[in-house]
Amino acid sequence: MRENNNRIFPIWFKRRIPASSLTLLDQCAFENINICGMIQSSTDDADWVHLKSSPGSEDHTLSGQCRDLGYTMHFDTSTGNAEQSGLLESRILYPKRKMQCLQFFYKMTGSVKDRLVIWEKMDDGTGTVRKLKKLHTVWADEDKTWKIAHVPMQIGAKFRFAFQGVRGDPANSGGGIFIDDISLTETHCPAAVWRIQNFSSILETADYNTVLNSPRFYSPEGYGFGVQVRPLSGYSDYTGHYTGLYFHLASGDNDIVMQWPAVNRQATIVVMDQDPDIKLRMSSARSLTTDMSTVNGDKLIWDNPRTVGTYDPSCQCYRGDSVGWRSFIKHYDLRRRNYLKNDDLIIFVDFEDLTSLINSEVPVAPKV
Ligand SMILES: [Ca+2]
Ligand SMILES: [Ca+2]
Repeated sequence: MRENNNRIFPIWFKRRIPASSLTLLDQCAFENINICGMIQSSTDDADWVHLKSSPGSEDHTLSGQCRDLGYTMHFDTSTGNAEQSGLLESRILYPKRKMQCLQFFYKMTGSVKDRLVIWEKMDDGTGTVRKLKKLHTVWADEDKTWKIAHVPMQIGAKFRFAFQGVRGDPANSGGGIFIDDISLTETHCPAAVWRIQNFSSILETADYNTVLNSPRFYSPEGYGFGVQVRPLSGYSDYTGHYTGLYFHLASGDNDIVMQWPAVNRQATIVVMDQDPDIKLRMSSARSLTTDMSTVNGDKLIWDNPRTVGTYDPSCQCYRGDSVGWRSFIKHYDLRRRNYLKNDDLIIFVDFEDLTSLINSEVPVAPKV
């Protein structure tokens, strides 16, 4: 596959936005008994439980780092009857703009028929917050580890958000639903989230030829794209090796109607710092702007990947040239901060038309 890994891209920048500029509406790690003012519904079948970590069932915030510490909210799905549910509601929140992203971690250890439904609860016109709207449903599967979820919201007046746990098949459930490390920011949610599991063993066994390609994602406009990770990028300094991250276009379902080449778009890649306190997070972010650059004389980098790309059976799609940064993130930082919590590397990717670019602030690490 052709590469542009060593290319110095003319228009790129590293974001350095202080965390204070993030419009944080709410966050909760459930470490205190008041569970951040969240309330249990009394008209449903059961309650969520403020549950302390135990060996083999650690919370997400502390991930077993401290004994006898770390709490989650847990909804038991191994008891009662199918379709019984419990609703956990946030306190009333007052948005400043009509754009929010609810991010949280969840773990579903019960039946594969269990589900977690996220609701918004709005003013019914009389000043009472009780009009419900379903936003998103998460179904359980065979993967019983902590996962991240994002739910976009567009709410302009006071509201609550709520988690409804639903028992799918109590006779075949040996567990339940856990939620932890919730944050609600007034930003848009990332277009794509790629979670790479067991990243430290990948780092240990990688050589300079190791390349991981993401699945294909789609931008809000309809462009297919992907991210490439080179765990051992070939770049190093006195701190040691670096991991490289690179962006590429990928062929997709909408190519026939898309505009080519896809210029004046901004690709942003973020490696998430999973610090539970969003104000302390120092995620690493880089952006580039697509232009009329060529390789091999006349081939436009950002042209239709079906024309200029290389076929990849793993996505059954054509991937264009990858452009990005050999020095995206230091191995030293990956090990030191919360980038590899539960050994997951979590990557957010956006590909946006610059004219529609609104707020996507991400706090980033100051250069050391
Ligand atoms: Ca209840
Ligand atoms: Ca917690």
